[in-house]
Amino acid sequence: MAAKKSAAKKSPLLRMAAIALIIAALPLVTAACGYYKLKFPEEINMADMGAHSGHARHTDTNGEAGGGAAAAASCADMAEPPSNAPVRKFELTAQKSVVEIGDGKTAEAWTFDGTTPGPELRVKQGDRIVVKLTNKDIEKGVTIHWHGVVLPCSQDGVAGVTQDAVWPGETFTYEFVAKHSGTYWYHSHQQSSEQAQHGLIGRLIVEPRQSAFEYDLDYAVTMQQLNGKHWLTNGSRNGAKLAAQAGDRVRLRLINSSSAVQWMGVAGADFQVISMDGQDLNQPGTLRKTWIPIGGGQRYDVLFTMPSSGKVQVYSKQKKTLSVTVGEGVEPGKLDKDAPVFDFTAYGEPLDDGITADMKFDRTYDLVLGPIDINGKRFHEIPPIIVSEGEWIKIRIKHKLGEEHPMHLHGHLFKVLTKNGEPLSGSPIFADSIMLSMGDEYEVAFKADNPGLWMEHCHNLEHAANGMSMMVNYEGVDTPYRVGTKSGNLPD
Ligand SMILES: [Cu+2]
Repeated sequence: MAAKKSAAKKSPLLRMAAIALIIAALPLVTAACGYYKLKFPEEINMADMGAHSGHARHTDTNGEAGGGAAAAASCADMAEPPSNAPVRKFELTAQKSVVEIGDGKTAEAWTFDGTTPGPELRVKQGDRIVVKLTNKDIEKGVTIHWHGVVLPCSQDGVAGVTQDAVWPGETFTYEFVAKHSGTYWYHSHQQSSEQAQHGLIGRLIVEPRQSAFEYDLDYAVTMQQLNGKHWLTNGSRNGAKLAAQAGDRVRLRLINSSSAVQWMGVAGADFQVISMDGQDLNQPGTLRKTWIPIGGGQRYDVLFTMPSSGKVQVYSKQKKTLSVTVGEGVEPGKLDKDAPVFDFTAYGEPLDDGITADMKFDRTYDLVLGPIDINGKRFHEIPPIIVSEGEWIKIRIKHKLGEEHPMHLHGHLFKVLTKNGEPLSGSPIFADSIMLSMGDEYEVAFKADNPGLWMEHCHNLEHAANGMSMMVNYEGVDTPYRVGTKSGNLPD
């Protein structure tokens, strides 16, 4: 297998040249767009925008998919059907607070229940999760989006698409069954760039009914950049400190809730990456002194055995304050800056699930990413990806210019098929996001099996706020909600 280079692996000189190019190009992009900051229009129906554009490059089409094109179904009616699933109830209050961030320092934050990240919600796979959200005093309105969770359209928490923003004094109750185990997180999807950065985030951990991996301890940590300045791990600028004894098997769930890519190193123990975006990998191999690049919104679970020396450290290459210390004992040595980079395209063992780049797809779409645009357009100007229930969809994403783009799809898991034209050679990778560095090209595929109106956007939320956000719309699905300045629903 030929060596696969990512832009991140290129020499520092190339990186600097790339960054210089981006900086040089930004004014051009700004001029081309007419304005840099995206202006929301007065009112848009995200269900019908661009519906007649016909921009799709269909490799073929199966014509009228079942369901009938005449009567539109509403996203608002697409709820979790009744079942006997065990019910887990939670309440979350969005409120302004002053939070302690370590070393006696405090910061003003927008929080769930007075802390950022908010309470960790931990459930079992198959549980029915009921969360009552109350907005106490966030004037701009809030929602909760359950990042990475496959759930019914009306529960996706996108202001102006799946619900109205919840204004101060109002409540909204979310209800969905946790079908897939894994590491997830939640955040407001009303002005998400601003609100996630101010602290409206939390963790959702869905424990497996039966784990493919054995471990004694199960921890989760959130990395965030509060108010654009404080780099915090589980709310602390001193990192997270977790207890463990020599010999313990530790599952550590790493969640990047910041917009920037975090390069995380594991020191003090060999480890496996057992899960990406909450989805288990098949027969993951043993890694040593390897950097893991985690894009905005992405989750990587690592598994290791505590060494007799007693301490394992996981830390960010760029931000000293983003670190996790597990156990007490001898300080492990640090990783070299140029240590190997984790390559998920050739990790673990393949499984034949029949989903390949050369299978038959009902529709194929091309997305070309610029610094803050998709196919040269931004937000509502970008024609949506149109799908019908039951179809197989392939998306080719090419990153032409700009910083890393962790592209995130709501409501579905996609399979990563190829990188730069080559099929993946290791474990199947199912994910809700794929991070592209400049020059990268990926093909991903998903089955359209969850009717609704779904966002597809960059999870560098500043990019999203500037327009790097589009829709995947099922034919015949409508919404009563509207995005725009008139309703105040501004999902980013
Ligand atoms: Cu981006």
